[in-house]
Amino acid sequence: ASTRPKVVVTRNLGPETMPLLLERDDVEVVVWPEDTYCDRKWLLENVRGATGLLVMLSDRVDAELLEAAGPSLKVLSTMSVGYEHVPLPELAKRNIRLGYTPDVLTDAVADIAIMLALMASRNAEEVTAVVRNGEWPKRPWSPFMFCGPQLSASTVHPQRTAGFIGFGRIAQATLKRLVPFGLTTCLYAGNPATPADPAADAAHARAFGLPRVARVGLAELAAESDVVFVLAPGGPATRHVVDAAFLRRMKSTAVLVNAARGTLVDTDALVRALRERWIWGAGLDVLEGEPVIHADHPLVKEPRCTLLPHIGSASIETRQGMAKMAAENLLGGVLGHAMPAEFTGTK
Ligand code: 8YV
Repeated sequence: ASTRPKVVVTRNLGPETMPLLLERDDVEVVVWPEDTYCDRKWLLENVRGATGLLVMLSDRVDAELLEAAGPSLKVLSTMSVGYEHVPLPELAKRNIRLGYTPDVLTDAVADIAIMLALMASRNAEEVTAVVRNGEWPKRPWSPFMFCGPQLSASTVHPQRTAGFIGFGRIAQATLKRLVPFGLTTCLYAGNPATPADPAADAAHARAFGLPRVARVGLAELAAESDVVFVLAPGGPATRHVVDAAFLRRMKSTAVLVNAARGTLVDTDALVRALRERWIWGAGLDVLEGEPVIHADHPLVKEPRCTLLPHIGSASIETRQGMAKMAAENLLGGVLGHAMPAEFTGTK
């Protein structure tokens, strides 16, 4: 039997990263051999006696899996910045270190948030369908056809306000991209557990070169924003923060962007908000119930909704960076070294 520590990896991490693991002679690497979701039964069997386990957001990590691994398990590495699929108390109980992939994906997700804001406000779904369906030549042109609200400031609307639910790394990278659009105000709803800090808000305003950055309540944020970005962690604490009451308070010309987790938005309320035109449109990279979204889901056919299959971090560069970071976290933990990104708190 091998005396090398065993690591189990639930997905092929690609030709740039796999050699980092496979070409080592100080670890034994077991990789889920298919290009599909890792089979639970396979995982329960193969994880036995492992020192390290590298998982995806879609893999369920629970007490049963940790029990199956046994006391040899020292490190869990997830190829995601989100960790709601990981039972933190169970890990703490067993002294298992957790690695994740913050920072490396911040810019890619912020890019997608801006793309969704532009697509939602300028009616991307509706107008590309016109071209795809051969309708364009049949539409007599008129000055206001296809028009939607402008995300950037204009002579007509020199004031533009963006609202952020969650104001962490990804939200701030999104804000940075909006500044050259002529944004005038940034409102954000922070973690209710941390107190408001006007001095920090003033420092943010200076740092971003904005007239105003302010932490406000959800009601004010909904009512004042021209675009609302949902960029907070998932989990029970943030479930349905965007509900019917929130959506009803939004401007009818405002758009909602969610590039965080589907659970933060009440889907039924959003369907009503779009159909009844409480808001202008929505741009979603995530949806409750994903990836099991059927073609007859009300938002799939909704012309004022752009729906993406959770591709926020899916640039080639970022996914390679995440894979490498996840592999290095795994190795660092298994060999008792520092991990490039070890999760140590609640941030
Ligand atoms: C996905 C994400 O995990 O990192 C996260 O938390 O939501 C995304 O990057 C992606 O599917 C990579 O695993």
